[in-house]
Amino acid sequence: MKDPKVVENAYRHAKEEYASIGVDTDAALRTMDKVRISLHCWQTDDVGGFERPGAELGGGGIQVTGNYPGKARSIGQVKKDIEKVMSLLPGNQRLNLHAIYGDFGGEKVDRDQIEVKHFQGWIDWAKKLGIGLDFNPTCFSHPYADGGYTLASKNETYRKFWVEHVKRTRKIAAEMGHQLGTPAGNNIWIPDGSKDVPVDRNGHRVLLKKSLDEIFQVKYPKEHLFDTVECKLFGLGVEAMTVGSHEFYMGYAVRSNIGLCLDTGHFHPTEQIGDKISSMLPFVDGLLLHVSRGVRWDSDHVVIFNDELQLIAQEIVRAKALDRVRIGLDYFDGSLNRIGAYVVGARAAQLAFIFALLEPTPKLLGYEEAGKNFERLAFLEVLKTKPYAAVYDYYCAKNNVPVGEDFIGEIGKYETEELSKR
Ligand code: RNT
Ligand code: ZN
Repeated sequence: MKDPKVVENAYRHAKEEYASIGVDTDAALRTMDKVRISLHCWQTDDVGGFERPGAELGGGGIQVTGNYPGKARSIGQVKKDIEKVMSLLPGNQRLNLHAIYGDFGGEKVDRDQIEVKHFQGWIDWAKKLGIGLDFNPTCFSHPYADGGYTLASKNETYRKFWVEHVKRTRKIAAEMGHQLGTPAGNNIWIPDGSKDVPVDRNGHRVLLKKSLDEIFQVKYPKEHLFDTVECKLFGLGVEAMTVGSHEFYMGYAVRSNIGLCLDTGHFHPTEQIGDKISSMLPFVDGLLLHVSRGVRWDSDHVVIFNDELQLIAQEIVRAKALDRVRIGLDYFDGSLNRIGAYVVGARAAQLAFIFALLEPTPKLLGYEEAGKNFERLAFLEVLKTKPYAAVYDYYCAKNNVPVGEDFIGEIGKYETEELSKR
């Protein structure tokens, strides 16, 4: 275990060094408490859910690879895993549930039949932990999604079925927000699209708009529910056209006054969602970010502390938009310890926020506005060598969670005592 004295001394030095460039580390740490990352429940069990025993992710243009032992096989195990993850993270988090994670008590409850009662156990658990919940309709891993279209389906039976499903998720999410006293996000992502060049792009987009209009007819108080729609460029087996493209949902969100979800892995590889934050904020109430990492064809690798993540945090902090941009993780990797995957990704995201909060923005702005581009570039580079990690370590210590690499051993213990026995 890290010696608390060493952590404190390092923090003292860091505090002095940052003070010399006009940055208050204590203030940065106070703001950190407002950074609430929503942990996606689906990394615990490779997006399987609990509709029936042994349920697995099927289609939808997303895929989990790897069969590392320890996958959660019950709601109890998901809760246990998430509690473990939260015990290894400083600050407070939220939990993001998908509709297939309801407590169906062994009964067959189809997606157009789900009710609040199937999620009451989650709400009670969240209340006990003092955390908020977020929610998602599950428009994949279902026979009615096998044709490749859900809300944009030309089969009216299927389309109506999915409209009913999404309507119900909004009702459930609003109730989560109501009971927990913090608005629950309900994010609509659908896999609809075509592997090869389609002829009727327009027809499917007209249908998607119609479905969304039906879904959003019901209004809920903002204090209970925050609706978002998530765009995507392409998915596995959906390479030629995605109905819910960026322009489609951007238009829909702006026109209908709902939130937009930007997922890191859903754009052309050289596009960065960090750049899209200030482009969208003037036009929408709020944004949801799905923080992920694209690698070649995959959009869902474990998040690491890379340039893209840094830009996301910097842009939110610089725009003073922490209260308008909700941050969720969205990745799934079955090839490594799943608890480890959460902790690495969530810590990377937190570190990016610490890094951004420790930026002497006025100084950089001074250079920028004076046309001193070399000085701006140089200072941005120098900031990468400042002791922001010592500030994060101290934040961990203050929150009584493992500091630095100490969480690796903790996860090893959990693997021996819990995961390896599953
Ligand atoms: C898929 C989207 C979507 C899903 C989750 C499971 O490409 O990113 O957010 O990852 O709903
Ligand atoms: Zn996503």
